[in-house]
Amino acid sequence: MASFSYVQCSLVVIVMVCLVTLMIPTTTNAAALNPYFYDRVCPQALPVIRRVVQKAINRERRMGASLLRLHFHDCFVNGCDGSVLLDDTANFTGEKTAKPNLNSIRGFEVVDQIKAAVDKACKRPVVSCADILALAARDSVAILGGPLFWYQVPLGRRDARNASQTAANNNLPPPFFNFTQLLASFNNHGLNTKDLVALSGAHTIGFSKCKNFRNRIYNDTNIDPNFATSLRANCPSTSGVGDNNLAPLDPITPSRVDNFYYKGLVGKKGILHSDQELYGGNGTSSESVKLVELYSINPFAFARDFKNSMIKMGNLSPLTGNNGEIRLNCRRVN
Ligand code: HEM
Ligand SMILES: *[C@@H]1O[C@H](CO)[C@@H](O)[C@H](O)[C@H]1NC(C)=O
Ligand SMILES: *[C@@H]1O[C@H](CO)[C@@H](O)[C@H](O)[C@H]1NC(C)=O
Ligand SMILES: *[C@@H]1O[C@H](CO)[C@@H](O)[C@H](O)[C@H]1NC(C)=O
Ligand SMILES: *[C@@H]1O[C@H](CO)[C@@H](O)[C@H](O)[C@H]1NC(C)=O
Ligand SMILES: CC(=O)N[C@H]1CO[C@H](CO)[C@@H](O)[C@@H]1O
Repeated sequence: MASFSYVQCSLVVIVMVCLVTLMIPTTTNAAALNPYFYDRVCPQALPVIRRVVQKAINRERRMGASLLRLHFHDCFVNGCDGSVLLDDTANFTGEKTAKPNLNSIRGFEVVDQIKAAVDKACKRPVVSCADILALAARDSVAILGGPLFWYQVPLGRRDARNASQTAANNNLPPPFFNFTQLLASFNNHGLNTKDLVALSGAHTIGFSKCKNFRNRIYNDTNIDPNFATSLRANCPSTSGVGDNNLAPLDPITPSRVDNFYYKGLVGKKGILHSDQELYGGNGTSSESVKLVELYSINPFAFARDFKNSMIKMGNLSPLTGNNGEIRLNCRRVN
């Protein structure tokens, strides 16, 4: 009897400790972000941003993909602080010329248009460039995927006053990484296997250059042979020839946000080596395989996990409070 109540008492303590632990935010800065940040200071901000993103996607559907990728490349390099948008200065060489970014990331003119429109609507510069990237990524996903892919974006990020080409080279995973390396890169950013698999689903839209999948379509073994053959037509084996020729990352539904990217992986039709590493690579974990299979048959599970992981990625080391600034021009520090 006495030992029974002792057990009961311990349980109460354990439950209380768990509750308190749950209440402590994992990243202290992230707690400062909230979806209502601009509601009072500029209620027009979010609708104005969405309108400009919609116009840009109407002009060119690929722009949705390019804007989504900008947010990823911002967040993985010193956190979501708008650093990817900074041009080089005498004080630093920025991220735009880093290997994964050079002649590859796009959408800067659209970001400029958003910034001009939102500053005009708010009558002063209150919305950060880092938040613009987070919102433009969400809007792109919701416009190309429908309401299932809409989520509330935690806001209140401020903009960095510096940028680092070296950090961009070291932090953005290249397409030749194997599963172990991809997971290590995500782990280094506080993200887990589920985040890696769900966020790679961003490759449900957009394009890759031949030079980024040439080795895969000529040398990889875990690729559908007919798929490889069809891609070779527009991507010659000779290095330097046709380097910039494009192929869609999701060959089944290239401009819709949906779960068909994962159906492609199950059919060994991942276009990047890194994509296929999530399913059927040498070091691929069983958790990754199970998630790819789940997402390939269940669009709701994919949408749920993708949105959660986007919010998690968006929480990477934001500048808040008195840190950073609200840039007047997203390409330059004030
Ligand atoms: C898991 C590691 C990842 C690797 C190795 C990777 C690599 C790549 C590569 C090589 C391209 C093609 C670039 C080009 O040829 O110019 C690309 C495109 C793209 N990536 Fe990723 N990526 C990864 C994760 C992500 C994540 C997490 C997101 C967003 C949440 C993302 C979003 C995109 C989008 C949307 C495109 C198409 C961009 C466009 O068409 O302009 N990627 N990625
Ligand atoms: C470089 O940094 C110094 C000191 O922070 C600053 O005064 C100057 O304006 C910066 N130059 C440029 C081109 O950003
Ligand atoms: C295939 O792999 C070999 C050996 O690593 C390499 O020399 C060759 O360049 C690769 N081919 C392509 C088209 O990437
Ligand atoms: C796995 O490794 C073996 C031995 O190195 C190699 O022959 C095979 O092509 C690899 N498979 C995949 C899917 O990468
Ligand atoms: C992944 O790549 C790293 C670095 O090249 C290598 O050491 C490791 O053996 C590879 N893992 C697998 C499972 O192929
Ligand atoms: C690369 C670099 O120096 N990054 C720094 C930029 O500034 C922020 C603070 O504003 C630092 O936290 C980064 O480390």
